[in-house]
Amino acid sequence: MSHPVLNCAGKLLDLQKPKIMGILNTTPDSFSDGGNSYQQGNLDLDLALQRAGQMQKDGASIIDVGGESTRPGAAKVSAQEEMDRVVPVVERIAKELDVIISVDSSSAALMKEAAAVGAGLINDVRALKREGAAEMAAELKLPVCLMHMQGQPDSMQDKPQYDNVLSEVKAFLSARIDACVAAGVDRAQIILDPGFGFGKTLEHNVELLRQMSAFKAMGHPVLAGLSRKSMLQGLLGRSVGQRLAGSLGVAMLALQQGAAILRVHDVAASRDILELYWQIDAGHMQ
Ligand code: 7PM
Repeated sequence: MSHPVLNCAGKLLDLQKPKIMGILNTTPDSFSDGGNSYQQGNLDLDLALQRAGQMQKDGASIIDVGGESTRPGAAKVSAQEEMDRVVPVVERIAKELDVIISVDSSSAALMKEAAAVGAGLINDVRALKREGAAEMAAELKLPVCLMHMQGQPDSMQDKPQYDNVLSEVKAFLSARIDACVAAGVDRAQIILDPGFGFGKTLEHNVELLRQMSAFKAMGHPVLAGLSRKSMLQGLLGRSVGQRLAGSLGVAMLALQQGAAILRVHDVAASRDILELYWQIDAGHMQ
C-alpha cells in the first residue's frame, strides 16, 4: 500500500503524494437563488462550473459534488431533488474540466446517473449500506470512500456514545470493506474515512484525529474531512467563518498521520500546507 493508484473512470488518482478534494455543495442555500427553488438554471450551472474550475486551479484533484445536506439536524432531501441538483452539475463539470468528480451520495440510482455523465468516484457517508449501493459501486467499477457515521444526520449529534471510539469505528469500516468486497467492489479501490463530526462528541473527534494512523494501518488510503468542522468550535471557540487556521492545523496533523486525501472548502490554503508537509515531512522519505 505504499503507492496506491485509484482508477476513477479512466483518470488515475495517484496517492503517493496526498491529494485535495474540493467541496462543491449544490444545496440551494449555497447557490445564487438563496434557496427559493432547487431547480437549477444555467446561471447555477455556470456558477458551479466556475467554482469547480477555481478549485482545480487552486490545486484540487477531485471535486466533490453533493446535494443532500448531511449537516447535523438537517432535513431530509428527496431522492428526486438530490438527483436534479447533482446530475446536471456533474455533467457540466465533466464536459468542461479535466478533473476527477466525486459524487457525495448514498443512493444507488444517483450513483448510476452521475457515473453515466462523468463521475469518477463515489463518496458515501453511509458507507454503501443503502439498498443496492454496494452492488452499484461494484458494477460501475469506481473507487468508493466508505465513511463511518453513528446514527442518522437528523439526530446523530444527540447523544453519541462509544465504549471505545477507535476500535468501534475501525470494526465498522472493516465490516463495510468485507461487505463491499463480497458485493464485488475491488478492494484496491476502497478509501476509508473515520467520519469526523458524524455522531461524535468533541472528545471522540479528538481521539480519532490523534489515532488517525490506525486507519491507514488497515491497508487503505484514508480521507480526512475536517474542514470547518464543529470540533474547531469546541477546541477554539470559532464560528464557521473563522475556522480556516484551525482547519489547516488539523489537516496538517492528518497528513502527518498518513491521510491521502483532504476534503476541504479552502483549496488554495490547504494546498500550501500539503506542499509544506510534502517538502518538509514526507518528500525526503520517497
Ligand atoms: C454542514 C455540516 C454541511 C457538515 C456539511 C457538513 C464529510 C463528507 C461531509 C466527511 C466524507 C461537511 C459535512 N463531511 N464526506 N461529507 N467525509 N467522506 O463538513 O467528513 O462538509 S458533509
